[in-house]
Amino acid sequence: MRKILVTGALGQIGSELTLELRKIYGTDNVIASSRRKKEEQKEVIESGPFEIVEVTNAKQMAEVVQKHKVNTIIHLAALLSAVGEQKPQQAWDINMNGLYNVLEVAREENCSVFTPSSIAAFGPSTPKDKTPQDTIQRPGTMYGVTKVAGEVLCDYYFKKFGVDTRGVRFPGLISYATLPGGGTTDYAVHIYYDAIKQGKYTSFIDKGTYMDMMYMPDALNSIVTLMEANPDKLIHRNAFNISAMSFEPEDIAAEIKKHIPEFEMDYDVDPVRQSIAESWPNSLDDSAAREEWGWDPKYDLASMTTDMLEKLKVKLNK
Ligand code: AKB
Repeated sequence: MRKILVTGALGQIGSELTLELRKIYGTDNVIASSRRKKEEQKEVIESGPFEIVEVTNAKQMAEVVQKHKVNTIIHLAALLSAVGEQKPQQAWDINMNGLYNVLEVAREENCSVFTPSSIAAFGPSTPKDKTPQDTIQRPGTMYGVTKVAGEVLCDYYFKKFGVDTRGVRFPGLISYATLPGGGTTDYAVHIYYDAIKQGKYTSFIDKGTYMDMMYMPDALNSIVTLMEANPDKLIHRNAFNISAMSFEPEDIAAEIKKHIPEFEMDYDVDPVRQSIAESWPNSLDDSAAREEWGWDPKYDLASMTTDMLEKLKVKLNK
């Protein structure tokens, strides 16, 4: 039976993943953790075990793993791309030292580890369209540097110590439950909130900038499916390209207009996030994930937009 510790459990992915894992593996078998409690995440904190864990504190993490007899760590705590450019030293500290502590405790306590990489692990010299699984990785952001280093470190812990490490390169993730914090792809979440609240949105990403994206239910499913996949079939353990759709701001605006005809969008491009977006792929080739563990996303831009707008209207009382 899995006993799972989720780090970053109150963040955009963690808050939904924790509740989903509790449904699958049982409430008491999923320990949510975060560096601090957040009032708005009461459900995650109160629906099962919760621990304060600062991922840079190795001792604290080891104590929690031992206390709950954890055998699987889903390590989500990280700073994202845009905030990582504002605080590069802190991004290195949290993303790299946090992952190192997770891998060390996993080695000592015999745990499996899932940790996400990102499209940010690619850079301007990477082929932009249908970006291959194995290709040039020279990212231009601190977040991207920590993601490439993390992929390689996870490979090392598997080969050297036999730690069962697994991971995917997530694209931008879109969800209605918890807002993302400090990413470049966040515009594709904010646009839905503003469309419902104000009927208009000012995009900080420019027209014509394509990035890979995914709806949260597919992202959650990718984590569970990869963790349960037959290890004999996994060639690329730690950094599977996965994607569900690729679009630019005009595409998502056009899709929203089908539901809210008066919706309007204009642009006030943020040069930092725009240059990050331009350094990332337009679209990933995710055939390795499809072949090695059956990756098969369910949502495209149209079905995601229908669901997002429906759920957000309820959430925002509109
Ligand atoms: C970000 O924009 O930083 C993240 C990511 C693509 O990893 N959403």
